Amino acid sequence: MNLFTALRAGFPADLARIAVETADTPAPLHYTWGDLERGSAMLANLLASLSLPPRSRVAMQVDKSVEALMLYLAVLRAGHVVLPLNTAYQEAEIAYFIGNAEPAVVVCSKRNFGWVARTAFNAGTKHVYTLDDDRSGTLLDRAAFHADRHEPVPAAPDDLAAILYTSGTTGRSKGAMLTHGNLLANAQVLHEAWGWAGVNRAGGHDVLVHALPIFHVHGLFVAIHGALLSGSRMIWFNRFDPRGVAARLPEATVFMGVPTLYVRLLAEPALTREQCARMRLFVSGSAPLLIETFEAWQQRTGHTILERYGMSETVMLTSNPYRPESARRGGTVGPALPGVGVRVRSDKGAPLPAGEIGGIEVEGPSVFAGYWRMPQKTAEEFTADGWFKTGDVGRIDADGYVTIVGRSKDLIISGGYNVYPAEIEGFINEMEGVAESALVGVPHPDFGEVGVAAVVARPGAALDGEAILAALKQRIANFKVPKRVFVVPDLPRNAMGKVQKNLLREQHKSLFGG
Ligand code: MCA
Ligand code: AMP
Repeated sequence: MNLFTALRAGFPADLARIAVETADTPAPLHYTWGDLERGSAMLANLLASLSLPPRSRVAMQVDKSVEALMLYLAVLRAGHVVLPLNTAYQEAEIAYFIGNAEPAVVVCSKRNFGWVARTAFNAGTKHVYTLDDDRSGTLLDRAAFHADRHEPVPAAPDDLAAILYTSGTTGRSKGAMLTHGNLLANAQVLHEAWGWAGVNRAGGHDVLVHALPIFHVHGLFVAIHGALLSGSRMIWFNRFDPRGVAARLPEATVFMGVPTLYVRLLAEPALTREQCARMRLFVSGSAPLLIETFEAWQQRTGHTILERYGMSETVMLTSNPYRPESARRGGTVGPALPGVGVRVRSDKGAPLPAGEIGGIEVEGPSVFAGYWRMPQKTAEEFTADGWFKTGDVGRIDADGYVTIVGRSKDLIISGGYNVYPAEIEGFINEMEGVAESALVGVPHPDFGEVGVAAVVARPGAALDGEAILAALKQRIANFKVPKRVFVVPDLPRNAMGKVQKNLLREQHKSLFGG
């Protein structure tokens, strides 16, 4: 079944009810369930009018808006494949994604139209539209001519629905291919596991405060699918603002965030226990939630954050229990979700007993179909018996709770965004006068972890850390830019000549008071 059809089955019978209310537009906007249905139908009809081959890629790099959500739904119902792109990505990054995915349609913001259109047309894309967060742009202008009824194109469970690019520890980003079946299976599991279904069956309604970006799994799939499948209203923030979010919690029942959002909310004096009185669920994920944050939240609001674990390649894998709340354990990501297999194995592939630390491997209905046009990479990431190697390191206790203790992949997670050192080092190493560089993650009170670079100059060259930072800001997404650059005489190496990143991490671990 087309994922859109399944989600639409969760819309309330009364389509005149409010589905989404914007919280940070100049004036609040109210979108009914009928608006979502008709708006996405018009956009789907626009896509259909382009006579594209089935499963064409539609790339979107647009600011968050309800119209962007409608575009996502339209791509699903038209039977195409959505390629959501972080708005922070710059030309070099976008050129790679477009060149690799070969989208038939690209939708971008007006301010980027010049370079995005040039990049897209060079890569053979025929259709480039604009969409801004004030309901303007050529996409909506064109869609206005189309009918507001549209029959979703049938989709088999194995048909592709989305490609999410995740960077690699070596080489370029890989496009994780998620199918209609992957996304629907996960949405249905979370619907039951997190009590969306129970609230609805009991005749109540959930209200989700949506304050995450919608170009990643957390904001796009976990949060939005949860709300749509249960016919729950969303209070919609185009940008996260702790004071604004705290002010809307009294009307809400569910909130989802990366740990940085919880840290920033805790710093907001307006966040009180009374304000959270109607809330039934706070979910955290995408990065480790510090036990201090978990406990501070409990004390301040009386609620226990439910931490869960997932990946772009797998959607959600494990979750602390919804009920009883007392079964949620800080510092763990909970047991495997129903239908998901999680195991821990040694470097050599030997199964490890409960409590022992090793590589986390997973299988289940939401595990992706492979990396876009990279069969070799796909094969490398799966075991001989078909389990996906997450690159995360952890243990499973005797009662099934999973604890993540580290990563075997060289990855920094900063404010919930992934930064792959190899990619950033590549950009730095290309700069004039640079011999080599190393990027490491160090603790940061707001972002959890941030990147810090050590750079070695070529003989005779003079380097300036500030100039390197300024040059990086011109080229790559802002969240990937290291927070500090140190010019050093050499990098620490072991006897084998390998850079000892652990020594660099140790050296800089207190830079931000960590
Ligand atoms: C912004 N900056 C960052 C980050 N965000 N630097 C490092 N890490 C970041 N995450 C930069 C800005 O460009 C700016 O740099 C400076 O830091 C301060 O920015 P600030 O105004 O504080 O940032 P913001 O615009 O308020 O954004 C912070 C944020 C945002 C709201 C925490 O990063 C965010 O929405 N993160 C959520 C990411 C997310 O949804 N992840 C889910 C991935 P300058 O001053 O130089 O301009 S899905 C996933 O991981 C899996 C599947 C899962 O399990 O969910
Ligand atoms: P992404 O590539 O953006 O899909 O990021 C997936 C990675 O985020 C996982 O492999 C983990 O390393 C990390 N992650 C997600 N949720 C958690 C969590 N609750 N605790 C620790 N790490 C997490």
